[in-house]
Amino acid sequence: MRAYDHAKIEKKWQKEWEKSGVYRSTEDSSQPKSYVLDMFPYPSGEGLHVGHPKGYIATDIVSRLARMQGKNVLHPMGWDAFGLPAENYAIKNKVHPRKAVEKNVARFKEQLQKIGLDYDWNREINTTDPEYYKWTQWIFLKLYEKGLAYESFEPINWCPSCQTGLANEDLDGNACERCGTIVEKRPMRQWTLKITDYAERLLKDLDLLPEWQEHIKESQRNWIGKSEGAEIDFQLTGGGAIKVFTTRPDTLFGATYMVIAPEHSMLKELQSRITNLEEVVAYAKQAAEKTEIERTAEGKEKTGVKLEGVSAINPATEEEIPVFVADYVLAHYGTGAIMAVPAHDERDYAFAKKFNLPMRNVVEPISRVSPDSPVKEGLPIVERNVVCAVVHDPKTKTYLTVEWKDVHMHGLVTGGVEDGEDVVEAARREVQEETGYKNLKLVQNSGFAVHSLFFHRVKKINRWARFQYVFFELENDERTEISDEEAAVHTIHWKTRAELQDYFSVIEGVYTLNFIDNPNFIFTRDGVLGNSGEFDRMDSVEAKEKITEKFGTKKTTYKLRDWVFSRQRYWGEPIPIVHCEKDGIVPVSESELPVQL
Ligand code: ANZ
Repeated sequence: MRAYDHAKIEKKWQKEWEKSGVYRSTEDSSQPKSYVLDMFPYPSGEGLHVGHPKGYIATDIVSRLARMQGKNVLHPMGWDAFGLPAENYAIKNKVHPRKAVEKNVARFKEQLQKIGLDYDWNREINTTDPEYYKWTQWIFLKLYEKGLAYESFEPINWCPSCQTGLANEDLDGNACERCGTIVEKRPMRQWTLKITDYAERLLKDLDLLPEWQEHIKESQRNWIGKSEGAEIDFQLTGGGAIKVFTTRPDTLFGATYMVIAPEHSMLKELQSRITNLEEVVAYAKQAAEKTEIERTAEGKEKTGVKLEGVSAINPATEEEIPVFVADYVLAHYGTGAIMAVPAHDERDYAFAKKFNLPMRNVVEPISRVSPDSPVKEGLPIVERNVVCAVVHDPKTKTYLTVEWKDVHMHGLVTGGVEDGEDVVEAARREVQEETGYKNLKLVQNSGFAVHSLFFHRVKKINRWARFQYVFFELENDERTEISDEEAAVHTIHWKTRAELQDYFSVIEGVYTLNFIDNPNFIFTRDGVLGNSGEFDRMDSVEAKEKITEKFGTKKTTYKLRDWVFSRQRYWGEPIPIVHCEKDGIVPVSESELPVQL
């Protein structure tokens, strides 16, 4: 068998294909059509890399199959040749970018032809060709006429040394890829495309793509990032107000401080009232140099500066609360300001811990289905405050539990809090009555509570119990005598953490484990309200509506942002707009297109 002489055979057939025009598309609508579109490569100085043919061979297979099935195939190729890489290449090699692009395109084309991909080279396009960008300019004018292209002053990545704007992809960390200078976030006049007008439709229309894989649609949904919530105004003590966006208006009573983004316009407006302005400005400047990822990374140490001389009023509690500037709040999401609820938001919690700010629990977990004694319809619901004592013996590393003798029930020491009784005192009393242990050191009165709704078999009522947690450490084994009554009811067990794992079936037990495992546990989900005045005991879902009605307005936001379209760069398509001293913004008329670079 003779060896396959690829150099000879491939060349021969490629010439033949070229001559006979087998891959040429004709406009013939009697045939079934197939349009196979590749991402156009950026023609770099290096020639193709393996990633190019990897994709192009796949589409080559698809389009050849379509041809064999008798379809009229359009499979074009072109060059995406404007932009920073071409400009960088030109600077580095001291050639005009047009020259460099021509040379690089020729090389790319030669390489692609050698592979023998089935393109119709008659339809080759080049984005730097005025005949091509005439049409993108035409599209721009249409968008402008419809109000979908507008000027904004968004902060962009700006390289102070290259004097150019950079896309996120053009950054190396937070440095300019070209020269290594740290980029700034600088507000600049931009042309921006209003893609956010289409956010809802982009989201809804994903449902029209049943053939797309679910995980791809899900990442699209996350990218669009729809959030439903409320906007709420917080008045400032010296006049003015800060508007926040929140997805948790039900936590309003727990907002104990506010944070504005370092780029927030309020900083300028409040200048004369901020008594530590220098510190604030220095912080804001430093924050502007960080990337979004650096600013918001989970677990990152929180930083910020309090605005001295300024405070806000929580509209629900009417309390005066401090205002901070901190980089974990981003300028371009929501309103660029938040109400911080450290008891229910992890980021706010970390910040409040560091700055020693107060926390107030206002949403509490609830269990409405008691596994062994569900609520009975038609009977009244009677509320009761209950204390739940978590007693840890550090010597044996065990926790105190009690088991009922005649009903199948076990758990922590719990008991009713009498009217006016202190919760900690009630907890001590219950532990002593039920178990005899009397020397307890208070670790924490957590302020955290959980609710349970069940049918009380003895009292024949539905009980709504609110369990408040008090944590103790056992100081020593000394016990008082337990009454015969109590002794008849319970036996006592000390259990290790591992033994507690599947021990509890009731909500107060389940949350105990969260606390034991994580001293920084906070409840971040929906529940029922507490410490919230007239909204107490209301479900989070309903409270979101009701609190918004009373204190704010409904608001839907999207993570998706309008697209900054201009890049303050030489090697790009000119925007067909004239900035006239007399008439301001004047679109170039269609008949004058293209506006040449
Ligand atoms: C109070 C609150 C309490 C919040 C709570 C959450 C939990 P998603 O779901 O991603 O839309 N937020 C709003 N604007 C922000 C900004 N510019 N930068 C950083 N964080 C911002 O997130 C919405 C929540 O993110 C909002 O709801 C706000 O914190 C915060 F228990 O308000 B929340």
